[in-house]
Amino acid sequence: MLREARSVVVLTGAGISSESGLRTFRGGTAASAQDLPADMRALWAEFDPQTLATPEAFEDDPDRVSRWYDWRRLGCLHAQPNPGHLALAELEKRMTAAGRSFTLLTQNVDRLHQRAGSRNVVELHGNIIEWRCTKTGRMVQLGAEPLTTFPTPSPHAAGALLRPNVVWFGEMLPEAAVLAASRAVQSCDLFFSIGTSAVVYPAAVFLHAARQNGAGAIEINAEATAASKVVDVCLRGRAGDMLPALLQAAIRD
Ligand code: BV8
Repeated sequence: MLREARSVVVLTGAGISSESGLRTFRGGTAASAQDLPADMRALWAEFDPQTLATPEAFEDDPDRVSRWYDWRRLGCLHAQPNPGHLALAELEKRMTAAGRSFTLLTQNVDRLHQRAGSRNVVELHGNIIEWRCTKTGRMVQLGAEPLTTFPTPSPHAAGALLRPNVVWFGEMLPEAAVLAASRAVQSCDLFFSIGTSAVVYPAAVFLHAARQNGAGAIEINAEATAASKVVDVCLRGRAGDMLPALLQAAIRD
């Protein structure tokens, strides 16, 4: 299927970053709590995306939410792209060189795809590396050091706070991202769902749209998901093993 494909769209989720040591949101390979800094252990134990990753949670307790996101931000900066990320970057390079199209849609906010060398990346849920002023919307590039003041005052507007540039539950996805994703799905003939439980909307819609447009569909995931009954092929396993092997098998030099 990959050899014949002229236009590939890949959707990735937290699963592709779990081999880089970043925790997934549901099930899968959630890392043990032992390796967490003590003050984060409780936060992580009670962590539920829907209760911390919402505008209401930030409104209600900006200190707690900012701490949690800054801790995750540093985790992402210290994490390294894994063979799954690197194989997708190589696949894009080879397909583009062969005049074929490749679009990577990610629900992840860790920017590991970009650090692995992926170019055409659509961040459906924003990213945790940039933070923005809640008053002016202007971005702030943070360093590799932990933030020290919580909640974090914005340098752009007195009295305003900084927030991570992620899409929280109940927030709209960036319009440009949705447009780019819809356009890529319209014309793709092969869609991959990789490392995602396919339960978060509207990101989970793109697989169905691709299928409706007659694209073939392949899932690479450690366990069965909501996407498993929609795709043509289920490759059950770790993305870090499967993707390099798929690249090897499918793309002749
Ligand atoms: C919106 C950024 C319009 C923040 C995230 C009821 C029904 C349907 C929908 C809804 C509903 N109630 C509310 C909604 C809408 C809601 C939604 O979909 N909720 C779900 C949970 C039911 N969606 C929204 O709110 C979206 N906005 O709808 O706007 C609107 C406006 C106003 C009012 C209403 C609606 C916004 C969604 C974006 C939320 N932000 N992230 C942050 O990171 O903190 S979502 C978050 O979940 C991450 O982005 C994450 O990527 C994403 C999805 O999770 P997955 O990536 O799939 O990760 P998960 O852990 O679930 O799965 C990992 C998989 O990998 C597992 O299957 C595991 O087995 C596998 N795996 C593990 N290791 C490996 C592996 N596979 C391969 N190899 C491995 N090594």
